[in-house]
Amino acid sequence: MDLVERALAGERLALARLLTQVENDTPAGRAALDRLFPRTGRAHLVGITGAPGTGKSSLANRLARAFRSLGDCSPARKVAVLAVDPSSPFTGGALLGDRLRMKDISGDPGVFIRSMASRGAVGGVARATAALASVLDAAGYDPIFIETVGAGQSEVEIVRLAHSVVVVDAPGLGDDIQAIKAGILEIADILVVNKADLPGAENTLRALENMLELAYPAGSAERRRPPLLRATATTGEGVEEIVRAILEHRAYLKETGGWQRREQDRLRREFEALLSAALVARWREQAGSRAVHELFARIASREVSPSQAAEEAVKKTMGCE
Ligand SMILES: Nc1nc2c(ncn2[C@@H]2O[C@H](COP(=O)(O)OP(=O)(O)OP(=O)(O)O)[C@@H](O)[C@H]2O)c(=O)[nH]1
Ligand SMILES: [Mg+2]
Repeated sequence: MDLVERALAGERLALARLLTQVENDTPAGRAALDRLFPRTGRAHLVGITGAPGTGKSSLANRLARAFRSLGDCSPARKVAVLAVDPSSPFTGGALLGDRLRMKDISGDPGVFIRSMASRGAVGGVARATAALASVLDAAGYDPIFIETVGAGQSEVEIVRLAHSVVVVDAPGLGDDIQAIKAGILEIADILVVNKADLPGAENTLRALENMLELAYPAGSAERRRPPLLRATATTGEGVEEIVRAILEHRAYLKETGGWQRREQDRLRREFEALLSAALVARWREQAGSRAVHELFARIASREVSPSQAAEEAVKKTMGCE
């Protein structure tokens, strides 16, 4: 059996190695993705995002355990957690992953936890996350939780990968965090105020409730209003309700066709991104580095506009000239 077959057969070490190949975008990793693609599209991808330190990892841990013990299908579900760590020059993303890994689910063979450092370009992280999620999907993990710190563009990209997005808030965050929140509320399918045991939780709940009133005025049923839940990840309180909300959102997506729509949008975006990258690479190769330099110089000196230059390059690359 080769690595892909062993990973599909449930060998965790093989799966881990396969994920590394895919994350590093090696030729073997790319070939594996192509092979696995027909087996993907089954898993429920659940994004967990929110400001730093709100309790996303703790909740992911609780949720993974809760889904393991749902007992709604046999054999029991296999659950995965993909943690995309912020690219910190201090931790290199390793610390958070270790913290997550140390938690008590690590001994459960039905739970697979993987952390990846969010280094490199925006498109790169999002693409790598999508690729890792596909591998886990093909290997039968469902749901797959994807934890990201909701602070920037790359996180929004990663979250667009998910079918359902859980936005985690907590009391006691600074003002700069409020601005982050406004952006990620837009993408929430489920809102959770974690650390409900702390003073200030009621205020946070009320503030979010007000924001929801504004965003979803009574009587307008255009968009589904996300449920607002409270939880304490440290004790597990409220986790059952989040599980229910996730299952409800899944059912809602399946009923309304939203599941298929999200899937198609995602695959189309992935295809287009790959096509753009391939065309740029082909153009560079065909034109040669000298011509590429000259074209950039003509753009910089305002001789041609970027759009004129692009049009010219497309004509040449596509062989119309
Ligand atoms: N009091 C209280 N503390 C909590 C709760 N949930 C998490 N914490 C604590 O908050 C801290 C951060 O928790 P994490 O789960 O690492 O939060 P996170 O959002 O994953 O953090 P980053 O990944 O660094 O953004 C830890 O010390 C947790 O023990 C809770 O419900 N109540
Ligand atoms: Mg975390």
